[in-house]
Amino acid sequence: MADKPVEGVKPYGGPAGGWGALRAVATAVRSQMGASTDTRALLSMNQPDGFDCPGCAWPDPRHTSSFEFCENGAKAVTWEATAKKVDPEFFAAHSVADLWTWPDFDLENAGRLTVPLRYDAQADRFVPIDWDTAFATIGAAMRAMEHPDQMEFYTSGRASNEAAFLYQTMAREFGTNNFPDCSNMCHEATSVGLPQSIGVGKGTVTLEDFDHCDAVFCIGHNPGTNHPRMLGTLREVSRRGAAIIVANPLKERGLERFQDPQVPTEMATFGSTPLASAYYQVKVGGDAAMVKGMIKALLHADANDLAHGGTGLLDRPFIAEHTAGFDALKADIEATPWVAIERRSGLSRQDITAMAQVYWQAERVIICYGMGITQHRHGTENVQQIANLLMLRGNIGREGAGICPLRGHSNVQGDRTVGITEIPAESFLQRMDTAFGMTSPRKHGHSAVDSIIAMRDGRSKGFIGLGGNLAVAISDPEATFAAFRKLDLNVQICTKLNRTCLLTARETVVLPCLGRTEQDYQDGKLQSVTVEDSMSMVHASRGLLKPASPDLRSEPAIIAGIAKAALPDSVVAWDWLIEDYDRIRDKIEQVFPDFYDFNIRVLQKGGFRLRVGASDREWDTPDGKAHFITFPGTDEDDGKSDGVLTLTTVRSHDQYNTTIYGMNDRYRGVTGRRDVVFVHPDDLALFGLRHGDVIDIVSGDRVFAGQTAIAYGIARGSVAAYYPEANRLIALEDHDHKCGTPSYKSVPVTLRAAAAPPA
Ligand SMILES: Nc1nc2c(c(=O)[nH]1)N[C@H]1C(S)=C(S)[C@@H](COP(=O)(O)OP(=O)(O)OC[C@H]3O[C@@H](n4cnc5c(=O)[nH]c(N)nc54)[C@H](O)[C@@H]3O)O[C@H]1N2
Ligand SMILES: Nc1nc2c(c(=O)[nH]1)N[C@H]1C(S)=C(S)[C@@H](COP(=O)(O)OP(=O)(O)OC[C@H]3O[C@@H](n4cnc5c(=O)[nH]c(N)nc54)[C@H](O)[C@@H]3O)O[C@H]1N2
Ligand SMILES: [Mo]
Repeated sequence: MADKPVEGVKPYGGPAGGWGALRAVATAVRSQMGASTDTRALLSMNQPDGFDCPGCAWPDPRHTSSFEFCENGAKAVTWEATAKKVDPEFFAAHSVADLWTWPDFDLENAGRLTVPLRYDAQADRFVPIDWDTAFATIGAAMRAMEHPDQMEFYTSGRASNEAAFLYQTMAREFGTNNFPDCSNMCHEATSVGLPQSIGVGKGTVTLEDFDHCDAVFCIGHNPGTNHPRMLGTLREVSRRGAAIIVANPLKERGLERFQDPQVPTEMATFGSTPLASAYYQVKVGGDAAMVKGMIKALLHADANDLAHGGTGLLDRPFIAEHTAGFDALKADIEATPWVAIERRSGLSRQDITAMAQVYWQAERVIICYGMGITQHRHGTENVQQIANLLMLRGNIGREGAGICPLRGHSNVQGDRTVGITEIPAESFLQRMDTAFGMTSPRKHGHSAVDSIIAMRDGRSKGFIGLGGNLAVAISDPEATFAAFRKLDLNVQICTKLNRTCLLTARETVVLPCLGRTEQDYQDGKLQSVTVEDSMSMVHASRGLLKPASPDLRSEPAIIAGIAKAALPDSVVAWDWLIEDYDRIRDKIEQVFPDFYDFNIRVLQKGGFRLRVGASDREWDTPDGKAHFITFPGTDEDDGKSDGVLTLTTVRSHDQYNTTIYGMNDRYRGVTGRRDVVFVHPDDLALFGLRHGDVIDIVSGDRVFAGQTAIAYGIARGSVAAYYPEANRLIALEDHDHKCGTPSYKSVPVTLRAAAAPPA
């Protein structure tokens, strides 16, 4: 395929995992932790008394058992537990203008933040301040707002349940529901789409269900990189002989073959286990068409079966007893022609029918999906089509079957559960008001995109980031950076320096916090926090390393400090609450009855599972039924991609969202660089380009210049580049209008030879 050698680009022939993974961990430990530091952390990850891995949200039976190896979990831990530090001398040496020119990798790689900082505009430098001054400064700026809705309270999904709960309490007492959060950019399509379908915005399966399923469909997610511990689960599924069907525009090695570093025989013999039993390279943005095609094939086969005296392929008792909307779905599917399905999905009717056949021949099916489904203009509808497909054969709410959204951040689901939402339910606000004796605001607030637009338009003037790096994570950096720079107040609570900290406002404060791996002492007692994984399991997490600096504070303590300064007449006993996190958990239980006996149940090995109604076929919808929801047509992209290519943005193997651990993307065969774009060879030819050419990616009047084209095994009509660099191609207005998620994975583009050769 490749007609000339390209620097740093060489197809990768091995399986996922294996010796490459072990080598990568050794490198991460060496480059971040050094010889002297404490590598105990790696071994206590996900152990009964240890901390929850700050990587992904894949569940962990091993909170009850032995060590589970995960290359990218190890990278997340070494990145946090690094020996490198940025101290006051660092900031004296580097102006903000200087730091702004540093790549994102270098900013975080400089090390852990050690002291609270305040921006001094005259010197163009961050200078250390003490905590009390920091809180007083922030409190004064918050109180100076003309209206509480001028503040934006952002949350990234690493925050524990305890921190997130206190944070939303503070913001609601302050008087706003402005809760932009990382979920708005991630699984919002799930949070908005699934409740309409099945009454809950979460997955319905547990890890045990994977032991009983007959087929797993993996649509639009890349577990080898983003949920590596899932490969162990898929390995077991494969070895049991159950089918694994993949739909992904890119051939991802982590879905093809896995060499388990924990199986000595596999390692010693260089053996591996095949994962996908069939791999379909659906077009970027072609999933709604593909899933509707599967439903069409299923309905067709069902009718055939009935005509030949069979009992049909649908679960008719389930449909009759539990659902509404079947006739409308059937009518919509009948009205959707195969030509449209084939054109949009890039798959043939034959292929789609083969996928559907695996689906209807399996008694119990799990469908897993990730960002490939959610980050589109119609991500919400995509999710609902998956729910439709499952419901047609009663594949929800029974053993071995269900829907499995692969969540992102390790506690993004928990943050939502404990109240981080811009569209709160009235019943929840009433319980908040009763628990605290306050009056929460009722007006709905801003999501992530809304918050940036409000800042851009001058309606919002203050921002607090509880973790994360929103300015880099969201679309349209140019508009976003300008919006941040107009603020009166920018507060970043974080572990490491990132670009959002450098977007200085009239008042800018950076507050360094403890990470998951570190000991959190309050009132002389070691505290633990709790998190909820992708499968609604809540468990405790307790750090064991000495904090990176004696001046760090925990997220709950920082929130309490801000709250007391901003709300001098607060009705909340902030100091009392943070003295003992059991007290925060008691409050959570008071507001959310599903957390009954929270402090007792969290002591159980492995924690406890929160109620998910749909798992028991209890549908928490207005009419108590699950709903088939139609999506007329097949165009996820509202015609924007007609006649052009569709670009998707993906994570490399060496990154955690905006955190870049290194410049390699091992399984995709890229080393030492990120300035590449993956294109089908025929599409390159169509634009008169060749493998290795330096090109510009163009979307409307936006240009992402100077990228090297790689001829790659990607679906025709589809192009992939790395997140976050490609965010410059996406306007703030380009988002799913039902759930607000930017259409990070359906950007209409054309390609051209680079205007000028790079210097
Ligand atoms: N190591 C590591 N772990 C992580 C993260 C990380 O950055 N690094 N991020 C965390 C977070 S916040 C999240 S949300 C998850 C993300 O986990 P994923 O959902 O796996 O994330 P992405 O890298 O965005 O990749 C999605 C996959 O979808 C495919 N894809 C792209 N467009 C389409 C499409 O239109 N249709 C289909 N069917 N597939 C498509 C891509 O080829 C890719 O394989 O991982 C979490 N875990
Ligand atoms: N183009 C494109 N854009 C995307 C995506 C995409 O696929 N394509 N994916 C989207 C998704 S799924 C997500 S979730 C968002 C991610 O958006 P965010 O959650 O905002 O971003 P992160 O990169 O995870 O945040 C990294 C920062 O978090 C801070 N941090 C790390 N650990 C801690 C901690 O324990 N406590 C605190 N307080 N801070 C900590 C560090 O300072 C670090 O710099 O990006 C979205 N943006
Ligand atoms: Mo995410």
